[in-house]
Amino acid sequence: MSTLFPEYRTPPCITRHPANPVLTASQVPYPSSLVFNAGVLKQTDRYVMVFRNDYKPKGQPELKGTNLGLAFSPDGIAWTVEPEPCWALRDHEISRAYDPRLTVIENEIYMCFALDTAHGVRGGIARTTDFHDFEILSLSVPDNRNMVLFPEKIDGMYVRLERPFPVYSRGGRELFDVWISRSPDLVYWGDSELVLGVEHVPFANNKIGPAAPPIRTEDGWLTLFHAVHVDPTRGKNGWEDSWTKWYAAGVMLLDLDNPAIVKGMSTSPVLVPEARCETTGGYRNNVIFPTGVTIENGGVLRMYYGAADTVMCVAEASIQELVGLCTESPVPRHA
Ligand code: BMA
Repeated sequence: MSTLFPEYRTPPCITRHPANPVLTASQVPYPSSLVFNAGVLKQTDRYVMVFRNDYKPKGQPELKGTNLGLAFSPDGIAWTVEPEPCWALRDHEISRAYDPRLTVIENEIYMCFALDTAHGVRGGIARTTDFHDFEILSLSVPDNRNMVLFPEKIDGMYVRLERPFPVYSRGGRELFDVWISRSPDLVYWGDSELVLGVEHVPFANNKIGPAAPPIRTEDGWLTLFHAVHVDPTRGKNGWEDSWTKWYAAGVMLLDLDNPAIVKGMSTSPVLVPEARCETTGGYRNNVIFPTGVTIENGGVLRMYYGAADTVMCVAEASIQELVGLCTESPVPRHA
C-alpha cells in the first residue's frame, strides 16, 4: 500500500489485473532493462503494443539507450515481443524517441512520441501501417511532449492534447499544464488553448500531462492524465540516483464539441502507486504513467500504464463509473 499519500487510494471501482506486470524486460529478446510507457491498440484479431525500451549498451553499467519495441497479444494481457526493436532514432541532433501513444483516426494509425534533441524536447506525430516504417508528419518546437490524438476529427479538425514546459515564464521551475491544439492536416498545429492547469488538480503540485488518447462517451471525452507531486523532504526512492517524485493518474471529462472545456474531473486520483511493482524495486518507484487505453466488453476501459518506469501494467474500470467520478468542473473559464 502507498505510504506517501495515505489520503489517496485507488478507488474500489478500479481493478488491477492479476497478471501484472503484463510486460517486463525479461520478455524482450534484445538488450532491455526497463519496459514502460507503451502505446496500445486493439485491432480486429489482436492487440498491438509499442513500448519504450531503455537499455544498457553491452558492457556498460549505465542506462544509455532507448528504442521502441513492438509486441502482439491475442488478449491484451499475454504479450509476445517481436525479435527486433521497431524504431530507434539517433543522430548528431536526436538522442532518442520515447513514450509512444497510438491512435486510429479514419482507419489510419498514428503514433505520438517525444523526441529528445540537442536543442530541447520535441513532440512528434508519425503515421504507420506496419509499425516498422514511421512517416513523421510533424515535430513541435521545444519544449513539448506527452501528445495524444483524439480518435476522430472534431469540427473538421484533428485535435491533440499536449504538455509544453514553459520553465522560463513560470518562475524557473516545473509547473506544467495540459494544453490543446488543432490541425487541418496533422502537420500544421495551432488554435492552442489551456485545458487544465496544474493548480486545478488537488493531488499535483508540480506538473500534469495528457496520458492516453481520450475516448468518446455520451457525457464527454473521458480523458486520463498524469499528475505529479513533489515533496523535497521525501527520501530517494528507486535505483535511479535521486528520484523523489510521485506520479498518479487522474481522470477528466472534456466537452464533446469543444474539448478545451473540462466538464468535470475527479478530485482524487484514480490510480495511485500502491502495488508492489509500482512502489518497490523499480528504477523510479511511485510512478504510474498511463499511455494507452482499450475498450473492452461490457463497457470496460482497460488502462495500460508504465509502473515505476520499469514494467507495463494493466487496470480496468467500468467506463460509466469513471464518468461518474468526474463530478466537479475545476477550471474557471476565461472570457
Ligand atoms: C516524465 C517522462 C516519462 C517518465 C516520467 C516518470 O517526465 O520522462 O517518460 O515515465 O517522467 O519518470
